[in-house]
Parts: sequence; C-alpha cells; structure tokens
Amino acid sequence: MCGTDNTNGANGAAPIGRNNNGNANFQRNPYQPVGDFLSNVDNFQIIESTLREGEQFANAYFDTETKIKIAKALDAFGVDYIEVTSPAASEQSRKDCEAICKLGLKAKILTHVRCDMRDAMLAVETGVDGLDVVIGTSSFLREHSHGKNMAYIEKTAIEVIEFVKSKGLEVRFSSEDSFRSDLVDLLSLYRAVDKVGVNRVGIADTVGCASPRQVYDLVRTLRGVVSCDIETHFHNDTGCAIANAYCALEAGATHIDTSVLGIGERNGITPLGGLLARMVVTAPDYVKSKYKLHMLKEIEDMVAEAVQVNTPFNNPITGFCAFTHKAGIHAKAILNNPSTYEILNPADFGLTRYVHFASRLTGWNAVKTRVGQLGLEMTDDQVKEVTAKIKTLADVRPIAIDDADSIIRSFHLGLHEQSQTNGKTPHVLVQNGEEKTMATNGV
Ligand code: HCA
Ligand code: CU
Repeated sequence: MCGTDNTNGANGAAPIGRNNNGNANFQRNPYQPVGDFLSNVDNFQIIESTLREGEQFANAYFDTETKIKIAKALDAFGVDYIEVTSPAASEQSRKDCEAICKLGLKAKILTHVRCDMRDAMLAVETGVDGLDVVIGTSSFLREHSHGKNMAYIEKTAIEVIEFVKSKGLEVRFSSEDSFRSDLVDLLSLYRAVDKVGVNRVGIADTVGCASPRQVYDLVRTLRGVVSCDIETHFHNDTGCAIANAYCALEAGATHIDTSVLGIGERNGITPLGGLLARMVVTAPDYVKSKYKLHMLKEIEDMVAEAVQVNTPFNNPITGFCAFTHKAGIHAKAILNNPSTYEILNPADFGLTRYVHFASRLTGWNAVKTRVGQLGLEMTDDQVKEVTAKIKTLADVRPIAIDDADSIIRSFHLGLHEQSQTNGKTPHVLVQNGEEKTMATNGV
C-alpha cells in the first residue's frame, strides 16, 4: 500500500514518514498491513479450541463445570466458534458436549472428530452446530498412524461430509500434518471435498514445522483451488504459531484456530491473546468492535488456574511486564506520549502501564512522576538530586519500589525540615493506602 494513508495504529500513533522526495510532511501508517485481494487480516473468524486442543495439554483436566465456565466466558468475549472434544473420546466428553450445546450460546459449537462414520454418527446427535472432521494425510501418519491410503481417505471423507450435510450441520474437512503431506495429493483431496459442498477445508501444522512463508504459499495455492472457506491450525514448536496464523490470513485463510494461552499438545497452538495482539495492531476497528478485549486477562487467569500454570512473564498483553517501561529514555518518552514505545494501548484491554522508577536505569522524569504520585512537591533540581540517590543505591543492589519510595520520602522530609527552619509551611505527606494503589497502577 502506498503511503498516503494516515489512519492511526492501535495506539493512535500518527507517525511522520518521508516520501521518496524527502518530504517530511508526508504521513505514513507503519502498521498498515500488506493488503491485496486475498488478504483477510481485517475479516476473519476465530475457532476457539481450548475445550478441544486445550484438553490435550499435559496439565488439562476440565470437569463439566469448568468447561461450562470457559465456554460462557469465550462466548461473552466474542469468539465465533467453540470447538469441544469428540463425543467419541469418552462418555463424559459426550455428556459435556451436549451440556455445552444446551447453553444456547451465541458462538457456534463444533466438535472435532476423526474422519469416520461411527464418530460422525455419534457427533451429530449431540446438538452441535457443526463437525470439524480430520484425518492424517502425511506419509508419516498414513504409514505409522491409521494405515489408510489416499483413495480410502477421499472416499471416506466424501461419505462423512455428505452424511453431516444431510443432517443440516456445518462441516469442515482437515488434513492432519498438512505441511508434510504430498501437495498434489492434498490439493486433489481438497478439490474433491469442495465439490461435494464442504463448508471449510482445514490446513493443520500438526508438528509445528511450517514457516510463515511456507504457510503463505500453501494457503495461497489452496485459495486458487477451492471455493469454500479455509481454516488453519498452527502448533508452536518453533515459536511461529502467531506469525503463521497471520500469514495464513494474508494468503486468504478465513478462520484461525486458537486456545487460551495457546494450551494444547506439546507446547500448544496459536494463543488467543497473542493472535489478537497481532490483529489489533493490523485491524484495530475490526478487532475492537468484535471482541471484548478487556475480558482477555480474566479468561486467561481462569484457564491458567484450571490447568495450574502461570501466565508467562513475556505473554503478549497480559505478561506482567507487557506494559512496563524501565530505561530512563523510554520512561521520559512514554510519559510525554505513550505511542513512542507502545503500539498496543493497555487501556484497550482494561490494563494500565507502569513506569519503572526503582532501578539504576531510571531517569529523573520517571522519578518526578513518582514524586507526584506520592503527593510530594519538589523542584526539578531536587528531583534530579533524589534520582541520583536512587541510582546510587540501585548500583549496589536490586531495589524495590518501597526502597525508592523511602529514599524519595526521606529526601523530601529533609527538604521539609530545612524549609521549616526557614519558617516556611511544611508539605503534607500522602496517606499510606493511596500510595499503595499508585505503586501498582503505574503512571
Ligand atoms: C491432533 C489433531 C489436530 C487437528 C487439527 C485440525 C492437529 O491433535 O493431532 O483439526 O485442523 O494438530 O493436527 O489438532
Ligand atoms: Cu493440533
């Protein structure tokens, strides 16, 4: 896209660029996606699979009540689909699937089944809106897992799809391990299922081997072969799951599978929050109007507790330091204008930024803000002096907020005693409770 667009990014930044003639008035949006007729970056649907892929996470055991709580929260958040474990997995899984269907949620409920008539027959009786049907197509899985050839796969896929459609339900057909499958096999299989009216075909990077460019190529090729929607599913073994989902959308995919915190087999799949961090920068209006972003932390906390993990410190959006600014140079700029070092606005997620001032890297601008939060008054020169004291201690050992606050307060007290000696009015120290809130709520 050429650079005449001056729409703001997620954080309302309107950076100034230069055109080829060096004209500095020219405005450019650095978050502008690479757009073409294929791209769906501002028009995609989420198939939330915490209750299916997520149940395959090592620590996961969801009882019925927890499943219902998670399903309701995801529905309120605004996901388009909720995918649940196959009713063929166990008797309780079948009952839970039925219970979730009975909740009357806005999100469509899908269950995920093997490409097998018995599984499909069981699934259509649960009350789901649709079936996500899957079978392994790579030679690894054909030889070492189910042992079926491509002719058998195609015949069964068509049977299952026609059966599900005859029940008036939505059906998706996906190949497990798509990126290690033969491309010609894969495309002719997808063409055949498209012809019989499958609603979506799915590409799954089951082993997390794909790179963003490989994803782009495969999805774009597939886009030219089928007319139905394209769902994609990315494992995160090499850390590419969010980037791969993004590239899939650029190449014309319509649906992305996610799970809360990315939980799933091994180290999981594209995380819901991480995907939305990416997408809110690219398509702020679409994402903010569709999803209740301020619920993200609450949903992540709910799932983290259910599977007994902590949210990683570096998690997009909700990691404890996602909106913490530390170096003096960063702090100064952030205090002037948050867009300098933030492309995501914490307020969009109901969160607040925090300017770190208790370290040797701090600067007097951050300390000045802290002084203000504590309800104290100092001249700039006095703030510079107390900043030097904080840095001196922080050079010797790591310091806590309380340490820095004590230095500020005793320095201030010193000034106050001095001014009393000079017959001036003393400053009032702020209440304890108030200080605490301020310490955790950032600027
Ligand atoms: C698995 C299956 C799956 C299915 C994905 C899909 C995968 O657990 O192996 O239905 O598209 O990663 O291939 O999760
Ligand atoms: Cu998977």
